[in-house]
Amino acid sequence: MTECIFCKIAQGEIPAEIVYENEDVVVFRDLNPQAPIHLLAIPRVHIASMNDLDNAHAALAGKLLLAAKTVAAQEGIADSGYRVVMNCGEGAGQTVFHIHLHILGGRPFSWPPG
Ligand code: DGP
Repeated sequence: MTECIFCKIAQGEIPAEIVYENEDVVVFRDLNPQAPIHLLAIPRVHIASMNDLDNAHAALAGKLLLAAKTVAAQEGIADSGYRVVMNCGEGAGQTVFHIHLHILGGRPFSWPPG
């Protein structure tokens, strides 16, 4: 998608602090962090939201989770604990319609989330 900001980050067309990437997934720091560590893991391909995932994306969805695990260790939050969140739809707070996992850590988190 030419007008998608996360596609542009994945393609290196706009800057982001990328902390990890492989052929399928890019992870970068959130512009508006909600915790000392706040990363976003995205697929390189454009998928608007969780609602657009299908069976063809099963391996890719797993790769997003594995990337989250990798960067949690890399950022030193694997043992202290971290939260992985995917907002789906405006009602859940999704503002960028390119599917992404939030990886948050470095502070305590309460439950239920707000
Ligand atoms: P969500 O609300 O779940 O769609 O999360 C979108 C997140 O994306 C939000 O926490 C802010 C972040 N974000 C939006 N635009 C940019 C950007 O241009 N660069 C970076 N690094 N993060 C962005």
